[in-house]
Amino acid sequence: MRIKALKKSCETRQLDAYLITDLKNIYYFTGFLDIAGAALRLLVPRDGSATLFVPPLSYEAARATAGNCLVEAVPKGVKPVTHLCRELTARHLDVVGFDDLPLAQYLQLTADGTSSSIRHWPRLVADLRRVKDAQEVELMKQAAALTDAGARAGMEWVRAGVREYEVAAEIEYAMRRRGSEGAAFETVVASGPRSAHPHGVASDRVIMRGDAVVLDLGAVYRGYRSDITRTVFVGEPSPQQAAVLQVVMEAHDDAFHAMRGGVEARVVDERARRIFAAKGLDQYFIHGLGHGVGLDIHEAPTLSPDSVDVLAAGNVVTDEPGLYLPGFGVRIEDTVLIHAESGEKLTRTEYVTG
Ligand SMILES: [Mn+2]
Repeated sequence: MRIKALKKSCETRQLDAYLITDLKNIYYFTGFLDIAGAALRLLVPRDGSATLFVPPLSYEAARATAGNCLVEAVPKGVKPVTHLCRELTARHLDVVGFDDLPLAQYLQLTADGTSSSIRHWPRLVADLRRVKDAQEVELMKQAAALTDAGARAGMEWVRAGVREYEVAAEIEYAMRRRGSEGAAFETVVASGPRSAHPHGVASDRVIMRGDAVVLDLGAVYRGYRSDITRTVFVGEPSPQQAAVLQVVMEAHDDAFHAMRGGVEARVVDERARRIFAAKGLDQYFIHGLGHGVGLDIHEAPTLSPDSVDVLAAGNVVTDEPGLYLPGFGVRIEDTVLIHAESGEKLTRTEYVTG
């Protein structure tokens, strides 16, 4: 089905073929995940079978797991890009779109290597990937459940005297031992003044009483990622901390309730921004509301003031408003599946401990 959809996109854009080198895109179309990061190329002609070209070492593994395509080993001693040039010429593929190529290979392909004209059109695949099918939704639910386990572990481990990296280790261990393939991105544990930075990965800082602690983490299940953020306070929060948490939760909920198919992504972002503006705090909301999630932790669509994306059923996006004040920050994030009439939270950890 996915290959068929790609061929249809090729037809619309009058491409003879599409060339895929991004390993996640290859996994998306064939189910073959090469953790060794081998140089793989999936060539999808508009007419005819897709072919996955693999180095000899990956041949048996690819034959065993890659679906929807033929598998061919690049002959020993032949550079993959040289081989590709020959294939494009031999198959008379004149206009070829591609997702990604190292610069050196691009130059070789465009210089004297082939008669084909090649065009960088990454959106062809990105547009397919942003709408998750039923099988993908199932995997993303699993990833979200593992992510919830990590978030709960993190919230339990935050206390005075513990270092940030210890909390990060407990988060990742909790996810890993339940079946996560790793961290979806570098785990954020940002305490005290560090919580005022949106991307404070865990440091050796000792967490202290009175700290705000931002935990931003995600699990991976069969390649699919999930994303959650919770902010906890060590001890009783100050009135200012409690008030900021309250308004961030309000912005998060308001944006969530605006999420559905057909809504402009910037309008959803605007909902959160308005809540902050009403309290005179919008200058402290220094990033977009969210982003698409799937095989990549950041993918289409984007939820921000200048986004031109429109949400559609099957999108999976984050809802992550935050306020970064002098001294401390608060962010709350969930991963949300978009339906025609509503959003559905895939991550479900309670906002606060206790
Ligand atoms: Mn995120």
